[in-house]
Amino acid sequence: MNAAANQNLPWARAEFEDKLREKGRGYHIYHPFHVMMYEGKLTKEQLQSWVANRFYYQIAIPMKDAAILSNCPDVEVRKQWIVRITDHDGVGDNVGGIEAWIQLGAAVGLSREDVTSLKMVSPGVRFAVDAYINFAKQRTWQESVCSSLTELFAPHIHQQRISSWPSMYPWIDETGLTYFKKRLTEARRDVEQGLNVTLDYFSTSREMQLKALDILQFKLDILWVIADSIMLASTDIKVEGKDYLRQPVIHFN
Ligand code: AHQ
Repeated sequence: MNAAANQNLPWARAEFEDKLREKGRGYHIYHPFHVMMYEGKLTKEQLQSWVANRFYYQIAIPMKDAAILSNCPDVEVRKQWIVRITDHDGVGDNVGGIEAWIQLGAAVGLSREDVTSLKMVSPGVRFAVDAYINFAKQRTWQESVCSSLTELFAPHIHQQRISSWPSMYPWIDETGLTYFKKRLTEARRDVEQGLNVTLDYFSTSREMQLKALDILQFKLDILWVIADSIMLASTDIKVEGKDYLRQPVIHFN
């Protein structure tokens, strides 16, 4: 078969999965803010800003997943996907991820109100997270499932925090790591389903496979912009020796 014809055939399943995993090169673990975090170079204020800003992403996850469920007519898919909501909201006596994140806030010196009031959330983080929720509301459930595949790379970044924070940030109480330990297993379980849905649904043509790669890039960009916004909001800016005060975050809701 000539090369041109081959260009239009879909990749084999294993090759398509490799292409999805190759996108990991753009994962936010390589963002300077997360590299500085891993290297122990963040100040207490920068870590507090990261926790407070990322809370807006954490409380968005159940709403994003509920949007996916609302678009999905497949009972078997919904029965598996719904655990993502209870993992974050909690169920019965089980503390959910949102409460665990508030505990992370306390471990880095933030009050419950500092975190839950969202007063420290920067405009860029709000816009990026809202874009993710709106994507899940407006696109097909399969496209939204595909966008969750950044979690292919998440166990690595959770493990990094679990391994490095105790030595790099000894002032942070170990209870603050509960969320990351929880996600290690949850992310591995979740991404199994997400990957199978994506490999099945987008393998009908090369064009669809390329669309899946673009959707994953969209979500990688969301995580990257969240880190950009937090870095800008939590770093003193000096231009030619002159201090520029960070934009105060004022919200009226
Ligand atoms: O804590 C995270 C989480 O619950 C999720 C759900 C998933 C999704 O549905 O998009 N993505 C995700 C992520 C979480 N934590 C991020 C981090 O760096 O702590 C990573 C992020 C992801 O990789 O998408």
